Amino acid sequence: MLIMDKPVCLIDTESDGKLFVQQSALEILLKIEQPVVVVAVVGLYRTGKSYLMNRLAGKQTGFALGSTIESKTKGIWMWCVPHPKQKETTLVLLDTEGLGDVDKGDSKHDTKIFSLAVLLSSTIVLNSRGTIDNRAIEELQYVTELTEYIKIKSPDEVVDDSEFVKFFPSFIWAVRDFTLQLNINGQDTTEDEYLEFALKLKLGISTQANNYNLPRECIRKYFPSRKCFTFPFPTNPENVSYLETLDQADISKHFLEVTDRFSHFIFNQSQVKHLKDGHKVTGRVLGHLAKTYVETISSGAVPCLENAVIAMAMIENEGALQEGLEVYKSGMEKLRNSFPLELNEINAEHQCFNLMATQTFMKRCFRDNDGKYLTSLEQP
Ligand SMILES: Nc1nc2c(ncn2[C@@H]2O[C@H](COP(=O)(O)OP(=O)(O)OP(=O)(O)O)[C@@H](O)[C@H]2O)c(=O)[nH]1
Ligand SMILES: [Mg+2]
Repeated sequence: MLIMDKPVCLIDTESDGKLFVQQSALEILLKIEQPVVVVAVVGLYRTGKSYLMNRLAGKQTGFALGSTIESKTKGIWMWCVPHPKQKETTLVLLDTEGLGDVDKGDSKHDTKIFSLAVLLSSTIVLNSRGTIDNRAIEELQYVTELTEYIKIKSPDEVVDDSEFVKFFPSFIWAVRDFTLQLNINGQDTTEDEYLEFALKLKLGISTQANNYNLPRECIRKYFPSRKCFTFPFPTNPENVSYLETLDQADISKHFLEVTDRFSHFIFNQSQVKHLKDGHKVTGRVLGHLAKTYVETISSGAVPCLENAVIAMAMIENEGALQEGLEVYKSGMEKLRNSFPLELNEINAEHQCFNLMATQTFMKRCFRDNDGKYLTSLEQP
């Protein structure tokens, strides 16, 4: 099992603002054959996202935090760790660049980061500070733009919006520095009820009601599986900038309790990432997926889930074919060392290696519907 003692940058920005995948990070992913649960955190800059991801990794430090007002994380950073609850599974944590930093030149940059987080993750954590008020929801304009930035089928084909939900990650809203009582109209409420209350639609068709409803409708529509955690202040205000080095005893018990609940929820409920056709995503496929999506976005095109499956199937089937051929070849190579043999012995061995090659191929291949790759394995 691969050990990453610290996160690395997966998606970076060139000086002209174009996104690209860091080769060294890609190589780490390409070596991971296990299925991956991918948790990405997104939200406004300087809201404690990196700190929360470190907690999820069970570490005090890791993703770099910033203690000034300047935004810290750039691009998308990745940390692959053994899944604490699921055997033979890798947990991939993606920490993203804070949204809404006025210093950034490219106004579309944030939407690209947000779309990539949605495309690559199986659980997305939206992080915000304070309360889930109208401002917090309006800042989520990225959600309303998602369908312009992600297509399901080829760009010209019209698909019902509701199709998106099947392939989107499950959604967790993490509210930080939450100081209110969980109480609505005099009734105690749960964190989830609080989130649903905040997402309630206004009646009416006025522009005002429309503007109010649009981001809420988008969140409700694209993310039907929703969960909310409200975190209190982690420590005294004067200590907040030194969270990483603070003694555990100086961190609020209530904060640790919510962090534990949050982590347990993710470890127990977050699903392995799947492609649109249901194929389980391994680290290797996630690497190819990141590269494909980033290249598409950088070229100015809109990533398309269906095309991604086709691209992944081609890459994986080609790999499966080579693996299969290798099994057959090395088997027959060994056989040659035991020559001379009877023809029927050679025949039997040949059939046995053939079968092994097919099994190796079948383990990795997907969507070889017309049997094209299987045929080229059988008749190389
Ligand atoms: N008040 C408060 N501060 C926090 C919390 N979590 C982390 N911080 C502090 O807030 C500052 C920013 O934390 P980061 O985790 O770097 O925030 P970020 O959202 O990753 O920031 P960007 O990468 O710039 O978008 C650091 O000084 C942290 O110690 C929290 O729950 N509440
Ligand atoms: Mg950060």
